[in-house]
Amino acid sequence: GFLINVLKSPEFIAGTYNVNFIDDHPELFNLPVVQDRGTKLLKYIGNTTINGYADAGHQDKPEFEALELPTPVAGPYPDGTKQKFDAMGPEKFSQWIKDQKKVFFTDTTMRDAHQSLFATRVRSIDMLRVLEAASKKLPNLFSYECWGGATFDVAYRFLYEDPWVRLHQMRKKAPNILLQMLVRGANAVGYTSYPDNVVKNFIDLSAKNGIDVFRVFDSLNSLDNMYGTIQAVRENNKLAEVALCYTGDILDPARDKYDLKYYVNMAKELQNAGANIIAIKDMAGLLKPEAAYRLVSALKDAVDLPIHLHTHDGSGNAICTYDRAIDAGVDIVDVAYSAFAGGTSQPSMSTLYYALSGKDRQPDLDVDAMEEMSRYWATVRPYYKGVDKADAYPNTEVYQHEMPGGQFSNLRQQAKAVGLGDRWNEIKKMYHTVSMMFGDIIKVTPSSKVVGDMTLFMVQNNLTEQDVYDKGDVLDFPQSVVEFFEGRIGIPYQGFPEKLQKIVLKGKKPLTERPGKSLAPVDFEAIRKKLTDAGYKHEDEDINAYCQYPKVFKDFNEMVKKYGDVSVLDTPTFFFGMKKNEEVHVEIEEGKDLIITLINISDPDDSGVRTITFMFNGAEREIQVQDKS
Ligand code: 3PY
Ligand code: ZN
Repeated sequence: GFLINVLKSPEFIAGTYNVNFIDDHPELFNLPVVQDRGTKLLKYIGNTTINGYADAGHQDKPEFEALELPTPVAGPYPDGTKQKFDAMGPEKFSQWIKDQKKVFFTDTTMRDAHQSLFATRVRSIDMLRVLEAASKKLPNLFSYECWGGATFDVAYRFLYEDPWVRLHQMRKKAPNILLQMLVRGANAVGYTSYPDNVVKNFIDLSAKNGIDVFRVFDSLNSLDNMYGTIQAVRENNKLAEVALCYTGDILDPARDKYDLKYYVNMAKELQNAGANIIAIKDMAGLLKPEAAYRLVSALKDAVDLPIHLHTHDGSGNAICTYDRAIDAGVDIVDVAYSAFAGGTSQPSMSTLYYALSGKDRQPDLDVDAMEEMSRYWATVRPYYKGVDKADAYPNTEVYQHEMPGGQFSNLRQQAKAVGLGDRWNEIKKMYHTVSMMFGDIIKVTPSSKVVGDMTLFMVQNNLTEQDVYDKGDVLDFPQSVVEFFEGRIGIPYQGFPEKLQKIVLKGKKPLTERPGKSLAPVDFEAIRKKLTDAGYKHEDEDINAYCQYPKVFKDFNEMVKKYGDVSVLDTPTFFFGMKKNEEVHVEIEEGKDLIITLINISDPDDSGVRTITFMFNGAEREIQVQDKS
């Protein structure tokens, strides 16, 4: 192939070929590889142009405004929390955090913000493009919450990206700021319990690939389910930030299952279990300002660790909540750049910054840099319009239905999909009824999914609470509900409601211990062989991904076989393909650019195949695409 490459080279054709040509152009040796990658990308672009993203049907590519990029910063990265942590280790570092007068901000833009606003769809390229500038301009951030939660499977499933590669690249672009992830305890980044060796291996690999802070939680606040994860984090000498999931209302004497004492006791247990930081994980945004003041004050008294508060802004009260928590001495709070803030997401970083004006705990951060970053994200946000279902106004109903930020818009979409769109008000009410039927259960992934499934089941079948008790023996409950009552995601605080458990299980015996205890360890090498034989990725990270998401991982690998690495495409092209006569630039590797122009789309032939003509780095290329419309 080399000779042909040389013959096709524009310089050769132009006659400027000289004896040093080969030495000057070592890239030509790689041309077959570039050509092959290019062909696969053209196939992806061609198919998306004709059949739409994920074959959902052609959509005209909208006109987007140009990205408003932050001005680059030359020179080295200023030291940040990462250097402090690496020098001090977990214990000294968490003491150092506690000793700081000013409150710290964690930026959730790259994880929870888009998980809560746009179904987790933000692609790596949109994050990586500005991560260096942000890290140089805002080196006093505590961390980037940028990995884990739903980003892991969504990357494979919907973006055809490898989340491990994303993490690796983030680490390179943000060497000075702690990288933080969300891990669901024994459920790792999945929706059910995994064998202990899978969870341990997942933590080891996440640490190895760049995670410093692990926010560990369990959807039932079961320490039993989190203990192994905490130990694994500590063995890697990383920061175990262990969460108490906040539900109910400590200001309401009628909601006494989860009162102040409950949270204080739990925090003490977490400290004893090896936590370096205590997180208050207010996943639905239920923590009212005065409750925040009381809770943070009580936790500061009860434990000797920094407190990191996480909330969502559905009610519109989050800034008030943070302000009171900061008065009570909270050490770190979660915020996002304005363009990705508010509503089901975190509150805005610059809004909180200004809210703290005149207070001695206002952090040392450049608010102009925040504005610059927000302007960038504001130009990215329209790319994701198709999944951007955020309400433009506060919604205080969250205090009644208690749905987590990430679930609210999702469940509404799900309801529409099963034809219940017009019964949304009923669904919100039923969600609360189901929570109470399940014993005032904590709702966060995956327990929130169980409550959501039961809710839709009851509304769809026009069942009241009483109907479930009266005719439950003939009802075919959703699988997630059956598994929940079997104890497959653990045992809730104060146990299961026994009457309902009997009805759902129909004679089956529930687990009496944490689910991980009865799961056999996975044989990683057997999986490696299977993946290798199938021609799939088969590094340790891939094996772990397969353990958690076998089908998603396989489908991802089939996509890669067909289309290569599509993460290099800009987002409009990824979702909409190309327009006629449009030119796009694709950096397939640092310094290696492809220039692609779409020249022509033929009419379909008798079997519905269209021929798309591209200019690909100056040469004409044709791709055949089956038109599925
Ligand atoms: C997740 O588990 O992904 C969450 O964000 C829970 O709040
Ligand atoms: Zn959250």
